[in-house]
Amino acid sequence: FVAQPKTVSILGVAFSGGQAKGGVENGPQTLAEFGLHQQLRDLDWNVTVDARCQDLTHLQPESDPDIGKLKKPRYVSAVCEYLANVVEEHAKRGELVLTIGGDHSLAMGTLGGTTRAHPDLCVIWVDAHADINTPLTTDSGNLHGCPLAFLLGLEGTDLPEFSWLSPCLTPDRLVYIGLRDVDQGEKRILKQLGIKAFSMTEVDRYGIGQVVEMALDHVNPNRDRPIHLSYDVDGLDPSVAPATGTPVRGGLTFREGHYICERLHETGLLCAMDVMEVNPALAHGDIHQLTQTVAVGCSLVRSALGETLL
Ligand code: Z70
Ligand code: MN
Ligand code: MN
Ligand code: MN
Repeated sequence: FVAQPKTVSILGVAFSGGQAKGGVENGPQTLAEFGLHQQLRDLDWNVTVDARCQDLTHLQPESDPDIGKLKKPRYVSAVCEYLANVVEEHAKRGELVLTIGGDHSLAMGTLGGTTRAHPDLCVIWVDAHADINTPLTTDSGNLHGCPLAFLLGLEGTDLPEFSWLSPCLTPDRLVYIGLRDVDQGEKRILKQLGIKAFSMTEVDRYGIGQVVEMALDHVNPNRDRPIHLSYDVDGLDPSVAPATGTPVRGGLTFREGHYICERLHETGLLCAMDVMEVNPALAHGDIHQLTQTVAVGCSLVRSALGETLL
């Protein structure tokens, strides 16, 4: 995998079932209204809009009781299974797959799909949270806190309701940037599996430039693996991206957040990007907070797709 894809397929996924706060299902529509698609055409990309995931409410089962602590497990599973098939189709055509969420449980679908097309890919996960709780460690039961446990096939994830998803990622091909709100159980998992993570402490210590190089050296030492960038906007500081479900102070600055995208574009290896957890409803009617968050979602994508400052 070396070719720089010329076509980006945009999948807006209106879904909020992986957590409790309404509104995040309207993220994709809001970014589209802000002009994301045309902005990418202006960067000379051939833009394909796949509307198949715009409304997946028909996949919601009539009855979806908790499994242990997990909430809405069948709904999350059905949506992610559907999304994985759509993502796989585009990724196998050599397109860059851009998924706009929606909550981060959708990463089971995006990575479930991209890993079928690119089995050797690596993942750069930008987030305040580690999203690696297992059905046994989760406190909240919200599946947006669990996608990586399912993708790695950790203890307790082998549920019949998720039988479509087999382990498709290994700990050495995952790296985090921006962590600052990690549960005790998650810290244990990261240590046990030796998963590389650059928390905000490392961003402070080394600077974002060195952190991204160290992250790439870890998951992509020969710079030959396709890269899937999964970007939770709460990785950014709440002053930069306020309209999100779980803002945590002390996050990435505007420039740090964009630099990650710029550097990954430069590798020529980006095969997929997720932009997750933009929740227009959590701007509390403040048009400035709303515009700021939506605009930053769009500009992160533009940076990842080659927009430069000069
Ligand atoms: C916590 C959990 C989370 C986003 C919150 C929080 C996870 N670790 N992810 N907000 N985006 O519920 O498992
Ligand atoms: Mn998060
Ligand atoms: Mn399974
Ligand atoms: Mn997340």
